[in-house]
Amino acid sequence: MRLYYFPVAPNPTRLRLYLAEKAQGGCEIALEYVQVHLPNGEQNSPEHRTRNPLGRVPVLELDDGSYLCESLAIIEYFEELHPEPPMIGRTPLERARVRELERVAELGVLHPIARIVHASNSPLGLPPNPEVAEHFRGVLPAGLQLLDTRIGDAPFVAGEAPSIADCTLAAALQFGRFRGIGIDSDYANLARWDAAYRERASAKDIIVL
Ligand SMILES: N[C@@H](CCC(=O)N[C@@H](CS)C(=O)NCC(=O)O)C(=O)O
Repeated sequence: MRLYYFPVAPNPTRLRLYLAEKAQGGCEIALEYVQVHLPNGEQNSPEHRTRNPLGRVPVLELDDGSYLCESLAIIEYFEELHPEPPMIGRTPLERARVRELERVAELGVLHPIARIVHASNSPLGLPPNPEVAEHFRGVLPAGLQLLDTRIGDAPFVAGEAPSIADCTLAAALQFGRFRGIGIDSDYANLARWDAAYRERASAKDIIVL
């Protein structure tokens, strides 16, 4: 299997973090990694559009030559194939909690950060849109505050073990740092979690900013 990705781009990054967490937990998923250079527009080449007509990464190429897109669908596919160590909890309630927090990390943090970045200083060269950037600067604090409260003094976003919620949040915060969007001291739990998560062996080669 082959994984098409680009470093720091948040959606492939959360998938790579997931794979690194599985490996750290003893489940090595063998993949060939292929970079699609987003700032050069390689995602829009006819070759990549065959893999994903929307021109995005990540894309997983399966051994039969077919393609699977959407980072969460790919994660869920691997998780069903390799349930250990669990990255979406064990019990129905744990699994719901992880998914709840992962959705908050994506919709409440990753999405606003991505909109601010692309509306103010887009690495893809998109035109600036100050109104959109301002709007999402106003949206972001609610997601950060909610996660700060929910993390509390726990080691991971969903409690005692790493989960896909950590992967999405770490990928989102790195993409923010890439364009100077940090988390301020109002979010002490989040800042502590972020510093600790970046020290994990699984994160070291992937969270580079
Ligand atoms: N919902 C998709 C989003 C994929 C996505 O937007 N990927 C970005 C990188 S984070 C991309 O490839 N952007 C290139 C472009 O829009 O031209 C997923 O979760 O995989």
